[in-house]
Amino acid sequence: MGQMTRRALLQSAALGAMTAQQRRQPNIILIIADDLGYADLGCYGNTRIRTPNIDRIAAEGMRFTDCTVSWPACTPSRSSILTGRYPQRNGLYDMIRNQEVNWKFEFNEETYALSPEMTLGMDTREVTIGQAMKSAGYATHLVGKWDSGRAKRFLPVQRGFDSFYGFANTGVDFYTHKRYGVPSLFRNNERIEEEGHLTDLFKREALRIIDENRARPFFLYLAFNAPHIASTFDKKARQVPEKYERMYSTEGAPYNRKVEYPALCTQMDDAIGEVMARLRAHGLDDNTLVVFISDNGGDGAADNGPLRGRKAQLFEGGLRIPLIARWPGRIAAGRVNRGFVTTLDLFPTFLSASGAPPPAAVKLDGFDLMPVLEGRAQTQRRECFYQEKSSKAARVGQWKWVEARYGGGLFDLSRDLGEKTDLSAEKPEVLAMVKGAWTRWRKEMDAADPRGPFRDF
Ligand SMILES: [Ca+2]
Repeated sequence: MGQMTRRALLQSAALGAMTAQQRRQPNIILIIADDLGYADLGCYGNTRIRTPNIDRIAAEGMRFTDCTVSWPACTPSRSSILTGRYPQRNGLYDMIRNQEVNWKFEFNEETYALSPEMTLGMDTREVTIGQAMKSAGYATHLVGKWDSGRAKRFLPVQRGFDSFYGFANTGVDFYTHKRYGVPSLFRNNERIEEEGHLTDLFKREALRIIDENRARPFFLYLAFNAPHIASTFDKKARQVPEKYERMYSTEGAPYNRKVEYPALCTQMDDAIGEVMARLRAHGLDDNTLVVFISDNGGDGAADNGPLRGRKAQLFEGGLRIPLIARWPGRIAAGRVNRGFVTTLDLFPTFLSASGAPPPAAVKLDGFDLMPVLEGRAQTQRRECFYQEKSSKAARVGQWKWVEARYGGGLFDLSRDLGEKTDLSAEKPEVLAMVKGAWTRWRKEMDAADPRGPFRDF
């Protein structure tokens, strides 16, 4: 056989394989809960909150015990999921949140228009996971909480998503869909008003998207704002349907956060159960990668289990979250993985699962988890670095260093998951190694501004 013929045959075989692979491109659904604690799911040991549908996803897939987010609260955590980059690299390294809400300032359209929530947003030169999936031929849809900029230029349909249904700021009232007085529910670029609890509305939209896209590969970013406390001044206003409240209220007890929180979790779990049922009904569930995470650790009524600290802190209670992935045939059922991974790893994992090319000249901060999910390899991640204002933390292997206004120290997570015993004095060489790694990372982040592929000097 001549060289040319052989090469032509190989090329033809490769093209054939690629076409077959493309035909089998999986659907990908990323489900994000808001402020769900590390131990709030049955599959993570909770015995009070009923989450049978999420537990079933874990039973049919892989559950991780050592996954952290990149930032301990909403906006930057989500920006790094959307870009696959550290918040400090993509430029969205603090909350997009008006300080006025702290002293109960109620906005109108005019005052809101002048507020940081209308002027801040993710750098529009960043490449989102929506854009990346679109480049691989996916239909891309975003339902729920965007939290990466509320002005039109920042909204999902300008940022790689075919459609958007939800809200763009960091929190709203579940029933009025207002953010401190301002109507905040969108369909695509238009604000809309309709009746209903947001968890139900997001479920309705997710089911519609599955129905409408059942014949083509789709990427659905489904970001509930449950079980986050509602962004409303009326703290007595009911924020969950009575049906769910009744599951947790004790006889005669008033409606309160201790009832609202688990009720919001179970309502979300029911919605997720319907999403999974719809995938099955269309025969899609075997070829759909479903990933479930929380955007940061739990707060208030949440349960972070053995972890120290809470949302907004750099102890594990603020950073470590449930991560569950299900893809029958590719991920074996009932696996528990104890390797260190982060939500920065989702972007490259979705590229790998879909065959999407990495965005050109963009530095990603994560690893492809497909070999881990398929049980072919251990996690590649050894380190991760964190900064929230003046609070700093680093993870290198089993070692965790925290230096924050609320406490700190050097901890050995392999023996001390609760970050109770400060080993700084006992192990100065380890402390120097971990702090040195953090300082190198900080210099790299500083050098990345202007960022990534956009620098022109
Ligand atoms: Ca959150």
